[in-house]
Amino acid sequence: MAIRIVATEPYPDQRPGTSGLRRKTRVFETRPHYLENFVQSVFDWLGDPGGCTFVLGGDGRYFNDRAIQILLRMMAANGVGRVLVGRDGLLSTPAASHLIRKYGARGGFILTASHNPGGPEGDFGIKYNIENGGPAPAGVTEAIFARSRRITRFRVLEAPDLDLSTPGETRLGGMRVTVLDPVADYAELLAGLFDFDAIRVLFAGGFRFLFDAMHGVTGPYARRIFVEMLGAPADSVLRGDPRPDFGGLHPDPNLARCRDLVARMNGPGAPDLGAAADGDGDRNMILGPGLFVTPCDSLALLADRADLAPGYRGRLTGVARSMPTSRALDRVAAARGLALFETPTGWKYFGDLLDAGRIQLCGEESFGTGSDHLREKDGIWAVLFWLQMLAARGTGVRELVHDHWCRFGRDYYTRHDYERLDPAVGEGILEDLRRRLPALPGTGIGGARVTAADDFAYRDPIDGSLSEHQGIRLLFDDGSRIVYRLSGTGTEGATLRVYMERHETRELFADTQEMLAPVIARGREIADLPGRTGRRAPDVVT
Ligand code: VG1
Ligand code: CO
Repeated sequence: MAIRIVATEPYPDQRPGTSGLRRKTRVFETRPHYLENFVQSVFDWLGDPGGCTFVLGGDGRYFNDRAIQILLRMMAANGVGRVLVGRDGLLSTPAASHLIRKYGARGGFILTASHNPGGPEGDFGIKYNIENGGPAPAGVTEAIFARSRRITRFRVLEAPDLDLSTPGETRLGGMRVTVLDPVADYAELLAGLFDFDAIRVLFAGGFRFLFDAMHGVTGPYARRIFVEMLGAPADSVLRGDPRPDFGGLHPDPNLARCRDLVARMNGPGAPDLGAAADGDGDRNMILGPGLFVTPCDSLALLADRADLAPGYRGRLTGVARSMPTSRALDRVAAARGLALFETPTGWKYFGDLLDAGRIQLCGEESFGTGSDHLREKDGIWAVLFWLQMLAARGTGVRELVHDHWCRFGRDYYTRHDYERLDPAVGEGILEDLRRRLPALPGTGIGGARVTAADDFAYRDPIDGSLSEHQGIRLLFDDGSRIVYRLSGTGTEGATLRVYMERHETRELFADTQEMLAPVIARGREIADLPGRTGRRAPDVVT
């Protein structure tokens, strides 16, 4: 088998966003060497991998199968010693993160566009993770981007496709290829963190559970862990077969996209716990009978009740949340004497803090929760944590959440997204706010006064790196907060996200949109959203 050096032209747009390089599938499929250029840029930045191990897998979306074969041939040609690849090219994002750590790999590639729809008209993406198992930090993605702008050639082995359908060892040129059961190592890790016996007792007692895998990668994980290992009834897992087009839906675990699950959780005879995960298995949604648990509240609750899980008992010293995530976590941290960190959006900012042992739990408002067991957010892990809490307390989701609000107050929280905006309009909204920041404190808007206003910047306490322009943040004297930022994962135009919240200690059981109506109105007025976007309402409300 010969190594071919293929000439290529650089693309100007291969800068990874919040989580990897995400584009329309047709960009990867039809632009010559679009995938190859990015992968070679990673190896050019890395230097000679000198026989190191890499992890490879994806969420099974359309083009995953072809991309995996391209990556294998390029890894072999670039001097990788061994690749651990999931059977059929499947690995959830958290499972890939764990494999990198467990087998001391130099890094890994995860082929996914997460919760974005798949298929020829959908999205595709690739994430590069470093040796701690986490997403490449901003400094690394910038260096890879810089290489991609100067690339002139890539290396690839001339070889036929490998059969990845059965676990076992094979070779590709000088490289060892190990096809792994995608679930086994990951399931073993989780079994060490939670009391599986207690959860088994819960299921044996008739506890009713529904998990919607949304035809993403988590189906096989959910079946093995919830059904085979923990004894949940087989029909607990919905849409458990991974499909290249996710059944034509967005594999996005939220109230709008999981209609069937939500309907069953709100209907008569609702199960005790409902949950869902996204395409690549790092996001989660938690539902009780007739109750949606916001990801912000879920994070705060896990932090408060961490002692109920053996893997966390007595070992929490610090927690972190992304800046736009509600401050519910801060109240738990203050009450429990935990250090609290506020980072920019994106899991890559938690990596350092987790590595340094400064935090053990962290999360984002965007349905992401995780811990130091690996270096990505982890959907199945979050669901297990909830099962563990319910098993240990012997109460329901509603009781746990209501008890939490009674003790800490409730952080009413919503996010409004304006999608597919003209990028100039999106940028314009933020630039205008940025310009007006110095004048905002002290001004009264819609019945409240601005107490602080800034353009969020984060100095990483471990490596000292500075990340600026991470969102406009406005605090008000009625305890509310509004945050504006542009999404870094979209593939069409710009998406403006407006995050709004207010802490409330008296009225704990009201409707979120009603409770936040004055804050929402204020958020629209300050940034003149109707005027600038030409839209009377956001496209998505979560
Ligand atoms: C979004 C979320 C962010 C999350 C990121 C990747 O980014 O807001 O919290 O880390 O997606 O998650 P953005 O830049 O569009 O707001 V995933 O599950 O899509 O890898
Ligand atoms: Co995801």
